[in-house]
Formats: sequence, C-alpha cells, structure tokens
Amino acid sequence: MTVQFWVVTGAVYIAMVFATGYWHNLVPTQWSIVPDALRDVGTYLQFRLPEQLPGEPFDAAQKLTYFAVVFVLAPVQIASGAAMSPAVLARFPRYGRVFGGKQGARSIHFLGLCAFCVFIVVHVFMVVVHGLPGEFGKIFLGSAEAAPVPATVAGSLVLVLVVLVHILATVFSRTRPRQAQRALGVVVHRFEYLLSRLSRPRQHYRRSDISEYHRVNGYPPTDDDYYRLAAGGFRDYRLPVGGLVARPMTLSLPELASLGFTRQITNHNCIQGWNGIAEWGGVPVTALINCVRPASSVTHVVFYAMDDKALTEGRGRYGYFYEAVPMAIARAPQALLAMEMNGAPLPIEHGAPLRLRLENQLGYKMVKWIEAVEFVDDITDIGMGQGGYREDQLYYGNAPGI
Ligand SMILES: Nc1nc2c(c(=O)[nH]1)N[C@H]1C(S)=C(S)[C@@H](COP(=O)(O)O)O[C@H]1N2
Ligand SMILES: [Mo]
Repeated sequence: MTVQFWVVTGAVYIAMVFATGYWHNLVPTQWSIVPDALRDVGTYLQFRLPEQLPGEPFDAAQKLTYFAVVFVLAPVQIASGAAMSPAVLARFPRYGRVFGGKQGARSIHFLGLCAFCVFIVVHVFMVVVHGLPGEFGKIFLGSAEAAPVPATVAGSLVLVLVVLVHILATVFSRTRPRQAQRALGVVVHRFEYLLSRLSRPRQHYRRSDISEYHRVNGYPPTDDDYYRLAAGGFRDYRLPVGGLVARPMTLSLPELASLGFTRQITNHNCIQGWNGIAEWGGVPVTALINCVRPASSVTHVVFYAMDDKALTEGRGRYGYFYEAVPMAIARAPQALLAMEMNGAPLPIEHGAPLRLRLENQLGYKMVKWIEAVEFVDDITDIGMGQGGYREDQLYYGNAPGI
C-alpha cells in the first residue's frame, strides 16, 4: 500500500511538473550542465554557494541532481521493485529477466535505496546551509521572501507531526494489535482484496524452473490417527464438504480426482520472503464448488487443517490451523486442491494428503493437511473471527494478494 501510494504521489508530481511548465527547471537541455554542475560541486566544497542558473531557481548541480532523482532514480526503483514483485512476475515472468532475475533486481534496488539515502541526507543538509527560513518559504509559499518565519514554524510543525504520528502508530499497533488490524483492514486489507480480485493468476513455469529444494512452513499433525492414515497411503482419507451447500458430500481422494485432475507449475511466495517453484496436481476448487453448489449467501470457503498449533508450535499458539478464503479468490483460475507435488503424492511436510493452492495469494492462505471444507456466510464465529489462523494470531490480512 505504501508503495502504491508512493508511485501515485510520483505520478501526480510528474503530471503537475509537465502541466505547469516547471519541467524547464528540472530537465537540462544543454550538455554544458555537466561541467557547470561539477564546478558547482567544487564551489560547495569550498563552503561557498554557487550562482543560480539565469532565471531559474536552482544552480547547475541542483538541477542535474533533481533531474537524476526524478527521472532516473525513481523510475529505476519502480522498475526494479516490480521485477521482484511476486504479482508482477506471476503475470509477466519474462519481465524478471530485464534485471537479470530477482537477485539482479534486488541488487540494483538496494543500490538505488543507498542513492536515495545519500540524496536525502545531502539535500536536507543543503536546505539548512541555504538558509532554513527562506527554503521553508519556498516549499510552503513558493517564495523565499514571503513570510519566512511563519513558513518555518508551519514546516517544523508538519515535521514534528509526521514523527508524532509515526510514534503513536507504532505504540498503538504494539499495544492494541487487534484494533490496529481492524483499522488497517478498512483501507489496506480492502485494497489487497481488490488487487486479489483483479489478479487472474496464469503461472506456467517450465519443468526446468522447478526448485530443487522447496522450503516448508508449519509442522505436520502429530496425532496417531494422522500417521495411521499416512501408513495406509491415505486410502481411508475422506474429505467432508459441507456448510451452506445444496449437495454436501464426503469424498475419497480418487473420487475428488475424478472431478477433473489438472497440473500447474507455479511459484509459491511465503510472507517471510522465500519462494519456490513446484508442479502441483489436483482438482480445481471451482470443480468442487460446481459439484456441491453453495447458496448465494456464501461469502467464504473455510479449509480446516489437522495440525493443532498448540502441539506443533507451542510458544503461546493454540488451536487448529484453518483459513477462510473469500469466494472470488476460491473461484480464481489456478485455485487448486492439490494431492500431488512434482508428479508424486504430496509429501507429508507439504500437506499430505490434500492441500490448497491459491496462486494469487501469499503462502499462509494455502492450507495443508486439509481435514474438512465448509461454505459459510459469516466468519466471525470461526476461530477468533478474523478469517484464518494467521489473521487471528498474527494479525495478517484475509486476502493477501501477490
Ligand atoms: N495446516 C497448515 N497449513 C499451512 C501452514 C501451516 O502451518 N499449517 N503454513 C502455511 C504457510 S505460512 C506457508 S508459506 C505454506 C508453506 O507451504 P509448503 O510447506 O508446502 O512450502 O503453507 C501454509 N499452509
Ligand atoms: Mo508462509
């Protein structure tokens, strides 16, 4: 959300710069600006202020720097940031190659961040050197002469306010995480849900892209019943599908597979930052939806898991893992109930006998070791009512689109 806000702010700025003709002050039109700027840097290093360009608000060094920041650095940051974005890569896998893969993009992005930091430090320092009241006058009132003192007071107050809001937001989110989650939910989670709905995942990686090692999150169920099922190759496994549906059913794995088996090679993204590519085989969630026919009032499909976090994780965690998936996301392409990984039955650590794949969501929505499926029109009575185990206990959002 911050990123999108930053990009929109930049877009508005660029539009205004061109609409008002201000771009003349930012875009150099003669090569002589380069030696002039170098000379200005020399002047600064002698603790003197260089001459401004005739009829312009900046000296040559400033103009060249601002041009580089606005028209080179910011676009490179946006482009290299996008080349690391799971959502962008999910739609345009080839775009990732522009920067030589994710690692290349990450390196360039990091260097860009360093450049931004250097710019900010030097820039703020120079604002002070050039004379704070006059510069605040320019920032707030468009002129160094117009009421510099009130402008300085107003400017300082704004800065103090920014710091205060930051401190208050941090304290609030640490002491009242649930309220912070709800407050954010109004804007951020809704925005994420919108993005999730817009994103129609179509990931088709090649066999050669499959990760040699696919990381794991979450410890498998610990109870004897589960290991008895596993010992029998999950032949006795039955999946109850119920809730507000016209045709509740209980399915064995072969029965489920008979609804229409497909395969997809996709990239898994965990909120912790790692990812892994694998081939998943199973039944589209839509096939199941069409089979059981949920009532029109249904808002979420809930996937209940067999791992009790109190037993597998301890450390203050409790309750069985589950996630409630909004219907629009459950109906998206590539939403899959997977029973195979890389051509073999699901390994225990990856969710045997059945796990969810939602290729437009972060990993934590993809419930493993599925015990039951329920269609509901209200999630407030399930768990702590936030729409999933991670939402309940870690304050995550309910529709984390990638
Ligand atoms: N039942 C259950 N499902 C789960 C989890 C879990 O702890 N329990 N962890 C989730 C998270 S955070 C991730 S990133 C993925 C990891 O899937 P993998 O272990 O197959 O890579 O599983 C998800 N599904
Ligand atoms: Mo995760």
